[in-house]
Formats: sequence, C-alpha cells, structure tokens
Amino acid sequence: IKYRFYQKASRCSKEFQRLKSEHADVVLGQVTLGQVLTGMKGIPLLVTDTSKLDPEEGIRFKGYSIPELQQKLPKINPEGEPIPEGLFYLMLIGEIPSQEDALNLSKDWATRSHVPQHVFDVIDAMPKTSKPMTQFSAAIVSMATESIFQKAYRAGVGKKFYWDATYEDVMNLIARLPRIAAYIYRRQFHNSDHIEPNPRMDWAGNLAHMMGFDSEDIRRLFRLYMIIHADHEGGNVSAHTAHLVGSALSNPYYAYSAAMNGLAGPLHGFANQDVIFWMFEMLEDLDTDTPTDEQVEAYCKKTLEEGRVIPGYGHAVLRKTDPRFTAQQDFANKYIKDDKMVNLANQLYKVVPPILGSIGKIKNPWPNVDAYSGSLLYHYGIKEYTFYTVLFGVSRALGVLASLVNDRIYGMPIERPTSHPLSWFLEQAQGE
Ligand code: CMX
Repeated sequence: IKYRFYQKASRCSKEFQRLKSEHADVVLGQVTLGQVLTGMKGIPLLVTDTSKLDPEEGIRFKGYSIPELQQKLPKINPEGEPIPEGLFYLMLIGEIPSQEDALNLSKDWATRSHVPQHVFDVIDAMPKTSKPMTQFSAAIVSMATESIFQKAYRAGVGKKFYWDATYEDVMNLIARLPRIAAYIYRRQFHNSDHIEPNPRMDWAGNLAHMMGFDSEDIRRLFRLYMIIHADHEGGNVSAHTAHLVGSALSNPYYAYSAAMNGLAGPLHGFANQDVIFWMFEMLEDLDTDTPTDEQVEAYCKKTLEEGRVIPGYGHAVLRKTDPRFTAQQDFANKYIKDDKMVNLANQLYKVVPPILGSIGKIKNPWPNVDAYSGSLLYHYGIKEYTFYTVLFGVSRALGVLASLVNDRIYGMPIERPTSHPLSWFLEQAQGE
C-alpha cells in the first residue's frame, strides 16, 4: 500500500509543484469582508484530496457518495456494511480496493496496534472526572514519544522523505486509536475491566469487541459509523487543525491531538453527544417518552429562546439534509423496529426544520450527521453518551491523517494567512 501510494501521490506532488511554480498568479476569486467575518466560509484556501463537500448533495469521498461506497467497498459480511479499511485505502490511493487489499490493510493495522504502557499510565493518572475527550487527546499527544517523523527530522532526513516517516506515524496512530478509545471507555464505565484486542478482527469490529460488544449488529453499526464520520473535506475544524499544526512539521501525534481538541467543541463533534443529552433533557422536561409534535415544537422554541442552538441541526457548508443523516436513518429503518430515541430523532426531523427555517438567519435548517448517531449508539446499548465524541475522533483519523500524508508528499509549506486589526477592516469598509 505504501508503494502504491507513493506511485500515485508522487505524480500529484509534481502537479502541485508545477502549479506553484508556473501558475502562482492565477486568480481564484474575490474575498469579501462578509466571508472574513463569518468564519472564512467559501474561500477556496485549502488543497484536500480525500473528499469534497457539495452544499446541496453532501459529501463525496474521491467522487463516491455514501450509498455508492456502501455498494462498492469490500465487506466481511455480505449483508453488512463495508469495513472502514477500504475507505482509508480509497482516500489514500484513489481507487476502490479489492477485498484482499482491504483485508491486508486490516492485518497491517493489527500488527501496528500495540499501545505503549506509558499511554495507559497517562490515562490512568487522570481523574475519572476528566472528560473522555480530554483523556483521548492527552493519550494521543503522549504517544508522540513514538514518532518516527520526529526522529527522522532530528536525524536530518531530507524534505522529500518527510512523507515516508509521516506515513509510518499515521498508520501506527490509526492502528492504535481503537485500543486507546476502548481503554478509556472500559476505565470510565466498566471499572477498568479491560478487554484485550483480537488481532484477527477488523479495525472497527475490534473496537466494538474491546469496548465489550461482540454482536454482529454492533459491528455493522460501527463499520457504518466509522465510514460516515471519516472525512468532510479540509475546512472543518478538526481537519483544518491537523493540517495547520502539521504544516509547522509538528509530528502527526501533535497534529491529531490538536485536531481532537477542536472536535471536542459543541459546534463540531461534541454535538454527537450533545444531541442525545438534549433529547433526554427534553423527555424529562416534558415528562413523557412519547411527546406530541406540539410538545416537541414548544421545547425546541424554548431551547432557542434560552439562546442555545438546536444540536444536530444546521451546517457551515451543507444546505440540505446531510446524507450521513440519511444513511443512519436508512440503517434504523432497516434494522430497528421501534425505539424511543430513534422515534424521537425521526420526529425531530419533521418538527425542527420548519422552526429553524422560520427564524430567517439560519442558513441550513436541516439535520447534520450528529442528529442521528447518538440514537443508534444508545439503541445498541452504548448508553454512556459522554463518550460518543471519542468514537467520532477514532473515525475522523481516517480522512484527516490520510490528508496529512498527502500534505507531506506534496511538500506543502507552513500555513500563514495574514491578519489585520479591526481598524484596518473598518478602513476598508469606509473606503468603499
Ligand atoms: N440552532 C440555533 N441557531 C442556529 C443553528 C441551530 N441549529 N444553526 C445555526 N444557528 C445560528 C447561528 O448560531 C448563527 O447565529 P448568530 O448569527 O446569532 O451568530 C446563525 O444561525 C447563522 O449561522 P449559520 O451561518 O447558519 O451557521 P454557522 O456556519 O455559523 O454554524 C453550525 C454552523 C453547525 C456551527 C451551526 O449550525 C450550529 O451551531 N449547529 C448546532 C451544533 C451542531 O449540530 N454542530 C455539529 C455540526 C456538524 C459537525 O461538525 O459535527
């Protein structure tokens, strides 16, 4: 896989360098003050090859939509969902892998999955009251002791070989994340009764196994979950953070730990757990498990009046229902007959968009990925929702870290946009 990646990516790397040297003056568009003041939305600033987000259609990974991936990527169980190894291969190399390619990747990650003892010691040293994402981020950064990139850099390895050491770090890091996540879960919620990995299992199946879930149902859910959360082009907070930190040639452990600190924010990956928390809060407040649409509507309005956001709804880029939401809803329709939280997630999909749409300022009243994931996890018995964002973090590594290897093989420079004081922007506005 490394050789195949090198063959493909070195061609792109030449194109990157050619664009830089021959076409640097090409104008890509205009930047408005509005874009600067609303989070730099829509400015084409980043080169990311793993996936592209269309506002109307949603995410495509190397050109493939989620339903296409569900059809084309290799599966272990023909009735189940594809294994995420196949998606990583696709994002890294740009081709749908064969069954053998995906299984070889699974084996490769299994051989790399040993987590050094000091990482567990770091987790164990933290109070149990520390949030799972705090433990996850700390565990990842503590693993920087293992960085092959850092050692290679210190040894003076040439720039054109940076990608190779980055690739090794990235593969090791991805391989170890399930063990770290499961360790945090079992420590926090199962009295540190840890479960050893099964080296014969696939990456997502093994994560479920180490968390204590061995049913085919959960493996199927985890494989779907790990695929749909894996990447969302380059500008989202976690992906952009890893790219930015990596651009300083900080090692992949530093870069990914930083990305996880961004993912932990309530406007980003924390919504994964915030949604279910808010849904339970609603049921408790309404004192019923089966609220009417009117009750749900009134509760949503109350949330908004309190100045809070409706978690799981809205998006910085999307302008339609997130296909990642739809993939999960289809999954629930297929496998879950009647479930309190799944029913409520469906009911919210009916009630929330008209309310948000009527406010006017909200650009996208439709649900995002986080509006459904918690209900599915909860249904299958993973009820400890303070942990959910860690699962998001395991998955997000696939896209973000594949991009980090690209960054280094393309020879991307340190990122350094320009800033100005507010007075400068006022002057620009007055000078119009
Ligand atoms: N509930 C209430 N208000 C919302 C809202 C929601 N779900 N979505 C957007 N708004 C508000 C914004 O807070 C903003 O208000 P102000 O002008 O008062 O600051 C206004 O509507 C305009 O926002 P926008 O341009 O439509 O959306 P942004 O790009 O600024 O924000 C997002 C996008 C996702 C942060 C926002 O929709 C949100 O807060 N959603 C709820 C949290 C959530 O689900 N996050 C997960 C996103 C997916 C992910 O990364 O995992």
